[in-house]
Amino acid sequence: MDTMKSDYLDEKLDQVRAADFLKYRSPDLPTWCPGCGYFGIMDAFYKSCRELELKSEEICMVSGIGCSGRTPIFVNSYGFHTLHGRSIPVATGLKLAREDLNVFAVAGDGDALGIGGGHLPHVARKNIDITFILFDNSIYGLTKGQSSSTTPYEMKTNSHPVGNPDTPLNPIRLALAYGASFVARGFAGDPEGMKEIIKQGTLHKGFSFIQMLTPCVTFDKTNKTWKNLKENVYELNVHTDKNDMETAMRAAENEPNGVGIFYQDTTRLSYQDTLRHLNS
Ligand SMILES: Cc1ncc(C[n+]2csc(CCOP(=O)(O)OP(=O)(O)O)c2C)c(N)n1
Ligand code: SF4
Repeated sequence: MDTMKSDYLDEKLDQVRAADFLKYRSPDLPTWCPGCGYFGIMDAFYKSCRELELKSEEICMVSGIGCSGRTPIFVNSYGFHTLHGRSIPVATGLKLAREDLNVFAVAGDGDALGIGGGHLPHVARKNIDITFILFDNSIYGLTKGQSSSTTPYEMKTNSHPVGNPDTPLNPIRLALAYGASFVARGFAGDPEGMKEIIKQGTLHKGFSFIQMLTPCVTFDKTNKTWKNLKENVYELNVHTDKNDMETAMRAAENEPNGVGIFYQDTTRLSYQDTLRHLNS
């Protein structure tokens, strides 16, 4: 690269880094593919942190393995890049030890619902006060395009070239059934919507489950593409009372492209509040 071009890029990068909400971004440049939906999710995350006025030292970002696993590297906060499928148990342990921290856990659909799927019911039923963001692109990104637990039936992938034989999981329905006290869905192309949901999830006292619909631009050319998502995603409008499990379950079933908050129970005590209650 010639010197002039490099100076120009350095100057632009300095300007971007100086932007207020980007103080939550680490100096490391993301290694994700250009166009990946994860950039949008992180942008919304940084802006949520700014609007909640969180201090970097009050945040911990915990991830498992996958493209999504790299997330803590790009956040200017404490962070753990843990084992495949284990962001939830590590985040749980951390929250029990450091209740003062805002603990976020992230995972891809393979990480969270495949190898790590056994952790979800327990963090939900215990109502551990962490915010969990599922980066749901319905494909294994890092390992190059295998079917995941949310890949549609019959979709052709690198592991199932003639079509996925498995029926996909419905993450929102699962989170509701497991007893998550905050359940929401966002879309990587809707920065304002995601920002609001992440803020609400962070403020919620208990386990917050947020599914983000996001494209893997490299390994999915047919399903969760930007075009398909943009054409189909809309704002959920079914709710009058967010603490209504029956309506939320119906929406989980009937509105696979609806974004917003499906369910929130503010009456349940978080795990640590329960311990205090039992000990009082
Ligand atoms: C114990 C273990 N098994 C398998 C792998 C290989 N592996 C790494 S990431 C991954 C899946 C990634 O897909 P996903 O969780 O959907 O995340 P994405 O890369 O799309 O963000 C797999 C199977 C591993 N690293 N460790
Ligand atoms: S492989 Fe897919 S999920 Fe991973 S960074 Fe590239 S576009 Fe994003």
